[in-house]
Amino acid sequence: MISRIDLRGEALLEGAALRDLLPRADFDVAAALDKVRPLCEDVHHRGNAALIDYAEKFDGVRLERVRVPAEALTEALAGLEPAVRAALEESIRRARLVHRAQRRPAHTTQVVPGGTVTEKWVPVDRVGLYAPGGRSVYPSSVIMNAVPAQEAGVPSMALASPPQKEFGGLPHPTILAACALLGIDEVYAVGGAQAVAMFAYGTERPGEEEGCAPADMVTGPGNIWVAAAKRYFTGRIGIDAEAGPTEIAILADATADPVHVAADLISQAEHDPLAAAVLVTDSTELADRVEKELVPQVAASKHVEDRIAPALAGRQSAIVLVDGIEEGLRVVNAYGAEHLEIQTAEPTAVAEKVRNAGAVFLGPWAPVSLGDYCAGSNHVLPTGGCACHSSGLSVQSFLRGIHLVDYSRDALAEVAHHVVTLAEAEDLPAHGAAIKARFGGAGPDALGG
Ligand code: HSO
Ligand code: ZN
Repeated sequence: MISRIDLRGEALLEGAALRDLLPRADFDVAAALDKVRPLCEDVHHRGNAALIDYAEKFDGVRLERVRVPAEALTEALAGLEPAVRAALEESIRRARLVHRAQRRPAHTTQVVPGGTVTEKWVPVDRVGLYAPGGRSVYPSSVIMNAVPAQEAGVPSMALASPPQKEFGGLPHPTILAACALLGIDEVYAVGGAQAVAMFAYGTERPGEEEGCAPADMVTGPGNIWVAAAKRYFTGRIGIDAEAGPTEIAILADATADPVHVAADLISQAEHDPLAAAVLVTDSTELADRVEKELVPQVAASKHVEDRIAPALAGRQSAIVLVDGIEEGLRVVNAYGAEHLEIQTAEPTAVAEKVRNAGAVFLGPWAPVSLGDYCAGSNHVLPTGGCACHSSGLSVQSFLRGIHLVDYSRDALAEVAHHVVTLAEAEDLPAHGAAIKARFGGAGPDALGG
């Protein structure tokens, strides 16, 4: 059901070589790029007409309008099961608490008397959120994308989600209800790469009422086509990440409960046949017990054939045996998992040594599913090893730091000779001249150099 990689007794490799021992699922965004390019350009040229044609082709429904009417949002909220509503509200409340604390005040540094640099944080003007349909209708992901943007102070936000045939061409009602709870009233029934193109280019046309204004940033999970469209537009717009299949790594010792470990591995395997579930342990006994425990738990699960079984059996999943927790830390740090659980005797001390992970879950009472919904932490996290250089979605993702440079005449005069010298060293005399012009054309000597 799940393969084993035995690294015991071996001189452990480092970094990339070690990372190669833990293969990841194929998620070839570059190959998908050629397919999405013409589609994105078609949306650029034909706007809503192209979106309507693609909805018919990919979602099997002919839309009369792309923009979701306000009544549909109200109705979806009214139809939401009360328990689901209460859970979504609690998820929003906790996410707000954590993300509100991420706001950053402006900060001024006095470099010299009369010379300051202030860094102020400004949210992007407009964000487009994408919420997938089909296999992954996740209102929780709407929350995880919208809350940090809202707490960052983004003034304009729209959401796109694929039209669903069984709901008369509207996006899934739980997605619409989540929008209503979050106060998002601009929603489009558009899916896949087309949605990213709609946000990147905008679809406003003179005389047409229902165009979408272009956004500065697009965030939200999606399939390989969404990831490819995000890559296509990188440089033109900001993106959160090219989210790949989800990953869970668990670093566990003999004290871990095999029932919990097996359940947590299955919980993320449930997302996708390409999802990765990796257990790193120094206990062969735990490894054996988890393997045994997987059998009944998988059998009792819902999405076995199409997702869980292929995910666990895939080359991206494994039980990795190591000599000790220190070696295990080297493995998980090289791997850089989206989610890392630490189920060891001293989880806090072990977590201090984690350098690469999207989010770390400590001890027996913090499973990844808590973080997926109700911990307050964000579940939009770097996958595919990107945790080695990137972080999960946060308020910071939607902010730009802008430096305000404020120097007095005296403060400029004091450093002018250095600026002129550096400009000359780089053969950019006009740079130096811009300084000299302020002091009667004086050269570096006269400027105190
Ligand atoms: N585990 C997924 C997020 C998610 N789980 C949504 C349930 N719903 C990636 O972090
Ligand atoms: Zn999940």
